[in-house]
Formats: sequence, structure tokens, C-alpha cells
Amino acid sequence: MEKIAFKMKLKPGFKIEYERRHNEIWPEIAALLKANGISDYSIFFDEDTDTLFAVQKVKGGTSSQNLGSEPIVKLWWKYMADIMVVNPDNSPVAVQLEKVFHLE
Ligand code: RM4
Repeated sequence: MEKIAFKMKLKPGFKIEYERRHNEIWPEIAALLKANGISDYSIFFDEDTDTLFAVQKVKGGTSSQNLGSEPIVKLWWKYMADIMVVNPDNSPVAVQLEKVFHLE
């Protein structure tokens, strides 16, 4: 298992809505993530910059952001696109973060 992190961007003023939608995460999305070896997945928010910081454990290098070919992920990304900074295909603009410290 590897732990990876990436950042995404929320449109200003949508933190409560973002959190609400994720508290009601679609079961199909949750199941797909787990089926692809993704676990311990948290997303944190920085109020000052509207930046979302995602941390997740992955198996075999497949992260949540590699599942864009799955129809349910396309639907989810389309659903989220009105409150996030996204690419033309509605995928969130995501930047991989470099690990600089880890304590077991
Ligand atoms: C995020 C983003 C990610 C997805 C999670 C569940 O807002 O859409 O790609 O893995 O939700």
C-alpha cells in the first residue's frame, strides 16, 4: 500500500456544499474506489486558498484520479463540476503532491 496526496481547487464559497455532497457520497463511487484498492481516503480544505488536499492509500498505483474512464466517475465529476475548478472533461484540476515527511 502506498499513501499519495494531491490538491484540487474549490470555487469560492462552496465548502459547505462540497462537504454536504461528500457526506452523501454515491455508494457506487465508494464501492468503485474500494474495488480499485483505494482506502483511508480523506480530503481536507484550506479556507484561505479554497484548496482541497486529498490523501489516500492506493494499491498498484491506481488513485481515485485514474478512474476517469469509469462511467460513474464521469457522472460524479460532472455533478461536482459546478463547484470545483475542472478540466474541459469535468475532471478536477489535480496536482500530485510530493511527500516530504512521514512518521510511522
Ligand atoms: C472529489 C473528486 C475526486 C473523487 C472524490 C470522491 O471531489 O471528484 O476525484 O475521488 O470527490
